[in-house]
Amino acid sequence: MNSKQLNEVSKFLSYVLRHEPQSIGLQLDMEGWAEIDFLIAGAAKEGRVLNRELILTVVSSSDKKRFAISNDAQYIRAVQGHSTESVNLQYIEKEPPEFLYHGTATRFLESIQQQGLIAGSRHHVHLSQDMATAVAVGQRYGKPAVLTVKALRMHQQGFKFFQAENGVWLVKSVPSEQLHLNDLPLI
Ligand code: HQG
Repeated sequence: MNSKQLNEVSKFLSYVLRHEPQSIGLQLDMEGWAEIDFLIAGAAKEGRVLNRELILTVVSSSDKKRFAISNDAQYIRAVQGHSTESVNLQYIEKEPPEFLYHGTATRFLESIQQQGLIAGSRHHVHLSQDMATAVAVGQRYGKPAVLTVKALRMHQQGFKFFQAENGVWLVKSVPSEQLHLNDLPLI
């Protein structure tokens, strides 16, 4: 299986494990876990051929470590990025570093300046610890812009921060006064 095919399966797993499990009749528990056998069976009904080995390959090769397998190897979940209301992952609260970064597109900046960062359809706003990741995230939607979030100060003011297993930082929202627009590094 080549990397393009693996990427395509990864996108499908993201879709059903984060957003639309019901599209293949899949049930997720509150922590986002799905039984791998049910996932394979549900996908098959939609004409998508998966098997355990392929799923494990996608999980282990995921650049962002998007998915996790349970200790008994029977269940899979996305570790962050959900929009489905059927899931409510109990992330552990954590004190953030002084600054975190959010990658966005320049065309969203005016609205962000007015409203701050909002989670939109996902459960959280996603932040990263390094600027390079934020640039890559922003590029998905157009000309990238990187916002620095005064994370530690927000935390001290009572905002709850969480870190998913794959290192992505999560917060419910970021008021615009906690944001600072960066010049992009010349990379
Ligand atoms: C923007 C990928 C206007 C926000 C990435 C973003 C990430 C606003 C978009 C993960 C706004 C939401 C999440 C406001 C926020 N007005 N636009 N007030 N507040 N926005 O995809 O953070 O590859 O839901 O800046 O790497 O881009 O899928 O969030 O541009 O970690 O694993 O609204 O998805 O990971 O877009 O990306 P998204 P995101 P995966």
